[in-house]
Amino acid sequence: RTSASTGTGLSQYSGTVGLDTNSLATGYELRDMTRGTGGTYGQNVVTNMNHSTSVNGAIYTDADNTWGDGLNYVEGTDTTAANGQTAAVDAAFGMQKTWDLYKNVYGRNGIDGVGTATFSRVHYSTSYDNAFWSDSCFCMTYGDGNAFTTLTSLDVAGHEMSHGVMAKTAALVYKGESGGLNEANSDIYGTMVEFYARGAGTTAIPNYTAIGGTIATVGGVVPAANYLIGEQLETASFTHPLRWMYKPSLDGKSPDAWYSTIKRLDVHYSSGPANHWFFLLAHGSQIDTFSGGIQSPLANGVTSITGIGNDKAAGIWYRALTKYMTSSTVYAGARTATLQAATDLYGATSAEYAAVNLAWKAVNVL
Ligand code: ASN
Ligand code: ZN
Repeated sequence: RTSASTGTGLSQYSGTVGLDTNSLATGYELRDMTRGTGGTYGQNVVTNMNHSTSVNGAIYTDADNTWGDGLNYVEGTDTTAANGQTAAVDAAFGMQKTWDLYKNVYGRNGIDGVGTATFSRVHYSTSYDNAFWSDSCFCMTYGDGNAFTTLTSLDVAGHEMSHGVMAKTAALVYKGESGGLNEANSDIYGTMVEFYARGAGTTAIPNYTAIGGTIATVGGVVPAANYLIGEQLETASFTHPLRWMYKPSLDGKSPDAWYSTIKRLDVHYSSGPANHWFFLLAHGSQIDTFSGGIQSPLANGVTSITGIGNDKAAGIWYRALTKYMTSSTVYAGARTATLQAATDLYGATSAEYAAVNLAWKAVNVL
């Protein structure tokens, strides 16, 4: 009486998307029959918290398998069912693409590696300006936003789901330097999901206009897949991305390079050098659209870095994360873990190994 089905989602952040859904005797539900088993619901689903902070709520259903209206949900003024579904569309799409990235690129079967199903909860609380992963529910939760638009952008979904992967791998403690590396891990894979789903071209983000000056003045075009985090969440009261991997200090709080007391910073700022390292390793130090048209700062007299590409860079990070990092790894340990991973994959005399080393030098991890 139920069977895997393919629906259509009018997403807020990724255009019109295909959604793996479930056909019921009558209508459809937002249950992905093609990825994951077990867990709370048996498959990956999306539920409507309907402004609760404690109850998962019902799994989304729909009569015609066309979901959402592509528009931001605004507390109190949006009352149509289709508009309420839009957050669920982006959450489902993000869950599917992140699952597929790990499966198809890294050979990882889901968050825990053995395919246990997860779920996403939307419309958490009221005007809630955040999203989060929780180990206890093994699920992701999204607020509707106030200063931000609904927090279900693809990079944020990839970021949150990657906290789940982190907990099942190195489990880097969420404070001090290890916490910064934990956050960087989520930003790296949030970015990789964008590239995986949208491709590496310079086509601008669909339906996206940079509201504030920051992106528009430094970058001009913002490619659909980029090294910014949360750029699609901008509103008139929050006019810039959450984080810039090519120059983390653009947020006014994150350092571009490591220094000895960085562990005192909030983990969303101490992630800066690792995010910057990833950008330099993957993309290189040249000034272009992906660097926002500005020079990425380089420490220790490094003059330029030739990137090895996203896939190699993230593959090295993945091997380091899953084979060499532990819960207490700090920046120095991340350097040796990634150098070991590069040695395993490409050899100690490879260009890839040299680039890993040089990128760490450029962010002052020596
Ligand atoms: N959205 C935030 C994050 O995933 C929530 C938190 O502070 N943990 O980093
Ligand atoms: Zn995070």
